[in-house]
Amino acid sequence: MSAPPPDFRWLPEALTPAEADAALAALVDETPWESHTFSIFGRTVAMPRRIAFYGRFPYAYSGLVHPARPLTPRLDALRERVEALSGHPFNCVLLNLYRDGHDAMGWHSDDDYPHGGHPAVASLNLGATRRFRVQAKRGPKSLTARSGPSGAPVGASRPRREAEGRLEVSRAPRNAGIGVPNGAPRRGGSRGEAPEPRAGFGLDLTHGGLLVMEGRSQQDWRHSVPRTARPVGVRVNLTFRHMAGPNG
Ligand SMILES: O=C(O)CCC(=O)C(=O)O
Repeated sequence: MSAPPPDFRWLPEALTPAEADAALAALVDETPWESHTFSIFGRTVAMPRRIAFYGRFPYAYSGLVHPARPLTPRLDALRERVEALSGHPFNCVLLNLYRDGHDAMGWHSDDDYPHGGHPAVASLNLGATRRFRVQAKRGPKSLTARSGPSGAPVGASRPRREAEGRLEVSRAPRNAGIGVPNGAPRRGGSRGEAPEPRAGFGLDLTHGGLLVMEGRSQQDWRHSVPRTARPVGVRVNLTFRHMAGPNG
């Protein structure tokens, strides 16, 4: 697959270059960036990026609970802009600071919070260009086999973390097939069945661009921002989400 599937919409000029430059400089400077550690396979590891969360409700993310905190006027203005461009409502934002090519985001999907019927996530990109990778969670046959009468995969309505959690190790899961039209074939299918290919694609996220992930983007796909050996500068990414409170 060379173009993103329909549930991923890329708007390369969401902000003008001048707006994107100003937002990047201000956010790098004024955001109270947090460094965290997390446990994986019994080891404590530093999260390979810095983060900050703003929103109406607390967000349990990567084993931490981020308290509710009102959006700053700057973040609220960006939120309004992103709502208008994407056509989705948002009330919180997770900011990620990638200091250089060593900072990364492991494979995950953003389905680990109550969205109250608004699962769309809009990802605003500022600073260095980084590669965004996407991989189908299942092969096409599995999707069909698991579909209920409405065509929605069985169990799809239940928000679920990936089985492996928000892996912070930036390597593709086996059979990632990213950048390969139909994905790499999976070896050793059960009962001697032919291996199922998994779809994937990669997209360069550039300064001022907005990636809107809507529809089934979080249910059917996982994504990551891998480390890179290329010399790259600072990048700030803002993922706007809609979180529901205790009453939906
Ligand atoms: O930095 C990015 O482009 C990805 C961010 C992301 O996946 C997330 O915040 O969940």
